[in-house]
Amino acid sequence: MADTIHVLNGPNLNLLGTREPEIYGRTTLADIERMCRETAAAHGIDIVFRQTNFEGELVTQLQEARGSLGVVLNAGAYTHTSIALADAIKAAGLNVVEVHLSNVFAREAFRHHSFLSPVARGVICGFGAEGYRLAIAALAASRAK
Ligand code: CA2
Repeated sequence: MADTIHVLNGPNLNLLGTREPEIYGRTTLADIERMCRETAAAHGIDIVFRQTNFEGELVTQLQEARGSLGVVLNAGAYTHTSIALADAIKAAGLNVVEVHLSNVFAREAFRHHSFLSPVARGVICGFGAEGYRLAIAALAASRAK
């Protein structure tokens, strides 16, 4: 359990690689899952990889990550709207790395605010799928030696 990282993906991320490649690239969510599993395995860490389009389901998935090494969370548009997700992160005492494929600060103003950043351990954005790898490496480095 302590050597498990949960990689949680929010709404519309199942469409990756099929639409808006100019923003999100051509990498699919299945490609990202493979990358995450490879990176985690190199650190001796197990991965739980999930995607949902439902806010409440993400709350449940965050609650289920309790006791893990940490969570890599791309909550998609819920990042900018969801107090429920912020409360879930805080309540479960999770070590969360908030990840975004795109540089949200170079996009529309409504993407500049995150309800999750104040309760996250750190934030990575703008590096595409590589951000997930960086987040896993950061959580692996935070492991008690
Ligand atoms: O850059 C990111 O990773 C985002 O979390 C992606 C969200 C967006 O609402 C956030 O502001 C930034 C949107 C995910 C939608 O993914 C799509 C993928 C392919 C086609 C259409 C949407």
